[in-house]
Amino acid sequence: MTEAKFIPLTNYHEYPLDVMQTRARSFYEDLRRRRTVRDFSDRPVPRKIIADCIRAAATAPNGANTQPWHFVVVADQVIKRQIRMAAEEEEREFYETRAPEEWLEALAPLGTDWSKPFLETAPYLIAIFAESYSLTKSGQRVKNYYVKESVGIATGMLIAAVHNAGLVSLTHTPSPMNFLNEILDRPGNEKPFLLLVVGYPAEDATVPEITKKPLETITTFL
Ligand code: IYR
Repeated sequence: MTEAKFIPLTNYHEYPLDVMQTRARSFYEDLRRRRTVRDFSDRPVPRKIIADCIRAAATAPNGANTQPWHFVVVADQVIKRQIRMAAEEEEREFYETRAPEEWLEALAPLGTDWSKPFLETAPYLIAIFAESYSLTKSGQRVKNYYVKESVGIATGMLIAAVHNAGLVSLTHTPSPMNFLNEILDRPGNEKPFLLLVVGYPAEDATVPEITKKPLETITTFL
């Protein structure tokens, strides 16, 4: 049993209440500018920026600090093409056959379809994998906890970090996406969680005119 060892909480900052209010508001104002974008520019983005965004994501709270995630950053044009081909095959099947009418109706306001050119245009595809269990150096399985919650939180933080850096992203979830294990050569304990497309928006990018639910409808203060 590894014993807990405690250190002082030296990095915490308490702000005066007026500063706290300004910070809370300005963080919200900044995050609400974020839009999911599907029209990407092919302008390059330095890899260091993506690395720092992933460092930020990996600070996420997670089950028993097992950090059950792996990020594969794809910039290689050949691999991006392979991912596009495999994703479009699944998506075509989804939109043309598998998706129930009700689901297609829910997606209609977003204007999505099976065609995913951005998977080749955008400078980076970040494939996020969730480790259902980890393996020690000797190959023993180690259980991970709250894997989906942990990876979901890290992904949210990654999306915020990318936005904060001044880039845009798209959360892409081709289903099923097991093809990512094969193309990216990831082991069986890693399940593909989400494909985050990252880059600059195309100059003529458009986004669907949709709104967020107001606070009163999503929150109960007791
Ligand atoms: N994976 C498909 C369909 C799709 C599903 C949901 I739920 C969305 O919010 C958006 C799209 C696609 O990426 O087109």
